[in-house]
Amino acid sequence: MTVRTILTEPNKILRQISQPVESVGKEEQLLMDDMLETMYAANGIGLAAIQVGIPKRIIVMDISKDENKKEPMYFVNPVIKNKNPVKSTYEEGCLSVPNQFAEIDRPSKCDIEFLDYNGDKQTISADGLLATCVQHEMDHLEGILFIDYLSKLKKSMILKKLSKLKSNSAVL
Ligand code: K1U
Ligand code: ZN
Repeated sequence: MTVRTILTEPNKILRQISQPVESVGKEEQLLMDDMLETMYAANGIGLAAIQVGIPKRIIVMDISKDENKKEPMYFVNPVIKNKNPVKSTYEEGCLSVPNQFAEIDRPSKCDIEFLDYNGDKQTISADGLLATCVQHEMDHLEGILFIDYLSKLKKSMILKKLSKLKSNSAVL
């Protein structure tokens, strides 16, 4: 398994719409293995394939609290159903928007239909951090980042900071 490079804002690739996977084969499983390794190495709880530059509708997540008890989850071609009209607020971060956090409102519960690691169809009901994280990751599949929900001013301040960091590290 390989730890891949996580793309960070500003980067046009992160704004691409990811394409459905035709079938879950060896190539997709290898990608999911690498994504999980990459996510763990970055101390994240979720990762979408586009964050490593692959525009496929694939997400990995692990929201388990116990570091010694990994509980990886794999979502291929996920579809959200039955979004609860009640919203919950969570302070979100993103590995593609390093060191920036903001409170975001999202439906508190939802159902997700998807294919698992073996290509089998599954449906789960999500609430709490699982619901927040899966909606955040599904936004990545549409080229949406959590900073898009912020005011124009807050978003542009964050983007300015990230651009500056990028140009400084390019000089080093
Ligand atoms: O880049 C990503 O999409 C992963 C992102 C997922 C996420 C975190 C918090 C709310 C919604 C979605 C992260 O894992 S950022 C890392 C992080 O800040 C974090 C890690 C553990 C618990 C909570 C946040
Ligand atoms: Zn993210």
